[in-house]
Amino acid sequence: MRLGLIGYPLSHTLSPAMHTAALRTLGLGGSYVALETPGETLAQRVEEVRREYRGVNVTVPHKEAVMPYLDSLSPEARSIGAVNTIVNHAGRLEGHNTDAPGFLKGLEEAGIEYRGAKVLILGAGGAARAIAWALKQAGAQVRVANRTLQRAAQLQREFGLGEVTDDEWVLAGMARSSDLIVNTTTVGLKDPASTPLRAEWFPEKGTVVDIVYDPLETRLLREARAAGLKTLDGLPMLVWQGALAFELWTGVRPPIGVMYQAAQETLGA
Ligand code: SKM
Repeated sequence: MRLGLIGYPLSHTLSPAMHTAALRTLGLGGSYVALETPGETLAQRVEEVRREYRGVNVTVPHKEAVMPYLDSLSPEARSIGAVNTIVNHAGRLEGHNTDAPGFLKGLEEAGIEYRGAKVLILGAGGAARAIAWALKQAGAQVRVANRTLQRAAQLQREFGLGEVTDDEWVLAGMARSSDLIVNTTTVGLKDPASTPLRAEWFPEKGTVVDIVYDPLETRLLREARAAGLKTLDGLPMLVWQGALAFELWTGVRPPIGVMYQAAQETLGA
């Protein structure tokens, strides 16, 4: 079974380690490899996948660009407007999005309540789309703060979200009144000194999630923990979106603990 990941660049991905460990543990054989794909070679790469692969994940910057090359889309991928998993049914390529349910699985595993929660999402890029859609579908009240208002307003219109803002003071009020705050920006990625939200603006109780996983504890999470809030790092979403993709390709539920361990070992290496 040939599996892989399409994106560019792919030097820091944990997916090959996670999926290889799952394939080995289950004795399925096969492989999962990083397929670095610069934009101008995307069409060619999709045809290679059609001929030779059971399925692939898709990551930045191709999650939207890959859609026109596929034969069908799951309802979730169509609504979110992004594909992170392709399943090859004998030459027919089907696009899915496992980022959205993967995010919710991570919350559930950690015992974080989100149905009916008052949520603030920081950022309005690709990851924010999947997360906003998933939380809204699950009945949360979703608000978005983003540096450019236009992108946040676009999400608001498409998914029927609550308030959106690009204003720091409005953001402060939104943060203070949230049960759940989710950082989807890259602020904090490989930078232990920067944070997307001032600690003075934290709510008195609730949860802060950062989908960044390098470092596992960002400044945002460190400060949230110090303020007595519950925290969740970016690994659960990554592992669960991978596990759901694995199940789509193989029909087998992968060993989650093995995938977590492989991802953690690769991060620590
Ligand atoms: O959606 C996922 C993708 O399936 C794999 C990935 C990675 O390996 O870095 C990141 C996310 O975009």
